[in-house]
Amino acid sequence: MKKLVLIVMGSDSDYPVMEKAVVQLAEFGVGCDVRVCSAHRTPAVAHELASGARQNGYRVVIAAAGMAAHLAGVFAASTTLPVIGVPIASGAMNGVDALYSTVQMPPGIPVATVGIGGSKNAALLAVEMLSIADEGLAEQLNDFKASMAEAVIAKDQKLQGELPTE
Ligand code: RP5
Repeated sequence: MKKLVLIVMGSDSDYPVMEKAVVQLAEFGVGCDVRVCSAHRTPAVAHELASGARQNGYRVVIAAAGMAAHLAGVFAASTTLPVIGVPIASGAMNGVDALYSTVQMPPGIPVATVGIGGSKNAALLAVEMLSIADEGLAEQLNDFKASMAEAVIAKDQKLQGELPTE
């Protein structure tokens, strides 16, 4: 499987959240590499990974970090690949700090930020980006949306059958 997505995390403690992205990508047959590197603790590694990402065959970067979460921004500064940021809930502010740190990028350096802990959506957004040039992924996304809709309709029908009648 060609690894088109690079997932980076500020710490291995972020992996329980990011594992959902790995699983979601795998469900679409999209391969990924997962690396721990920190904007603050290993800035040289982060820069090296980011600046070589396109040349190494990746097409999308997903960057997850908690607290003063600068990892996605640091990656976006050093690659022209799209970077999706995942704020992780950790520390005293429970992810609000990471959300603001990830989403409030200066003009010129975009980071497509998902919600706090939104690793599944990060993976789906990555698949949508890849589907621009991959008709097979586009079809899989259509099927995915259709099955979600079916599940919601089934829940509604189940609920209607359970509500008290007057
Ligand atoms: C951030 O600090 C990491 O992304 C993690 O969310 C948080 C705590 O890191 P550890 O102390 O668990 O390594 O840099």
